[in-house]
Amino acid sequence: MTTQSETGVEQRRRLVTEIPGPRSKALHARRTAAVTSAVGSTLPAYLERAGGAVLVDVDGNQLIDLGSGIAVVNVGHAHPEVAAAVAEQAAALTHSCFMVNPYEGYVAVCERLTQVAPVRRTDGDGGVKAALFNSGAEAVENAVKVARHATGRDAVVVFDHAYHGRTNLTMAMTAKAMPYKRGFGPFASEVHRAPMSYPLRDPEGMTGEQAARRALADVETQVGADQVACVVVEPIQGEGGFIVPAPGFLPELARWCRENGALLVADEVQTGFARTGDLFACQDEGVLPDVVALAKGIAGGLPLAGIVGRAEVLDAVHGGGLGGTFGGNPVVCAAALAAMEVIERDDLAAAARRLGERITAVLRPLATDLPGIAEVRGRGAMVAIELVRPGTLDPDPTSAAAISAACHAAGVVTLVCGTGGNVLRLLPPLTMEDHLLDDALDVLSTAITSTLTTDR
Ligand code: PLZ
Repeated sequence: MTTQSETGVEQRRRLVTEIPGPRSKALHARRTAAVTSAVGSTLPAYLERAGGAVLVDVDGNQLIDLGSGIAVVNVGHAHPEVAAAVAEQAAALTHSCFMVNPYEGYVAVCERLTQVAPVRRTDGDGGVKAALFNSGAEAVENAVKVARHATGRDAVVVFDHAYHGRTNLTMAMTAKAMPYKRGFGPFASEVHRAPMSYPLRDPEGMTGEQAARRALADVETQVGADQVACVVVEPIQGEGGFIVPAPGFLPELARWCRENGALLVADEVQTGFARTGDLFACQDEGVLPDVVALAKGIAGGLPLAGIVGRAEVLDAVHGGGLGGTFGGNPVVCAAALAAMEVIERDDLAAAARRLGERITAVLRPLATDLPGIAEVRGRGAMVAIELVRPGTLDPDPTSAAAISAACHAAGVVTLVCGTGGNVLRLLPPLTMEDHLLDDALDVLSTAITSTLTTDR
């Protein structure tokens, strides 16, 4: 586990100014003049450093991080082993482009990914292979490229509330117009949206299998099963609101894909690398996708992404058909090898389960007491609270924003998600110490209770 001595950052919340403080405000003024307003920030407290689960801003405030840079620093900020691997690699070979002169790190990361990622194998296949890219969107986009090439089909099936990225193809695959899509069309064609399994909002008692049949019946009617290259699904939806499909949903999608010659692509960009209490979220129900898209937690804070799939699927693409200048750069590969080592050696999947139990033990009683909380859900250290207007299922984004703002003012970084902007989500670094989590949960509970019990 990360301690103060390892990262140099004391694992404690400490406020010395208001949030954001004067130095952050000065930087924000500079930013406003130079950085386009099209790029936003959740909390404009400008950071100087971070270690473990604590962020230190330019005014000297120490904030507890419940977001992990959107599920990236699962091993904690500036993990000493990741930082050392990066420094050593940067001094030895920073860049060559794997497509020009290759190097061992890229190969080693792919070897590791093919060993650990849940991928369906078939009799007589040539094993599992991988390729590396820079971002989650690029990984998803390449998974679709591979699926289209391997099947010779065009259609891509995605779900309500899905988030897959901000490139043209992945925007088309993402469900939410604002802020991701509006004004950015026309979008890529042959992307078809189907209803997701969303137990809170589905008809009472609907099973995962029934929810999958509902989605697939739409696909069969509107697209045709024999036209589908791939079904792309987040095993637990991230930006869409930490929506956990009912058990049986993912297995039924997998079965349908196998039966109809379509590929199942799991977008594990947000759920991967121990976040949900398994190394990958698909493992919870033993689902084996044909291709897995990975990013975020893969490299302990450095930008790396990848796809993993059966060799016969990935190798269907012509030589030179996939790539990019920076994909799997030597420095990010060194970081990934260090981060993956930490995740497995320190059993961060078990740590995620423990964090999740501690979080839900505090939040579930609040949900019982407060009618504004429709549900506390998630798995492992990926936990969310969905806020609604009491007595209805109407989203309550105002309360989500108010609770989040109260946490920020008190030095706890929380994030909001959900198609309706009404879901508070917790994604702590998996190495977070108990006393720090307890402090953050105290702040959060107070913010929730005072917001939801005040007349608005
Ligand atoms: N697939 C499941 O969660 C990224 C988006 C933040 P990139 N989620 C955070 C924002 O507002 O841009 C994500 C994801 C899933 C794909 C992506 C895309 O990953 O690395 O942001 O491209």
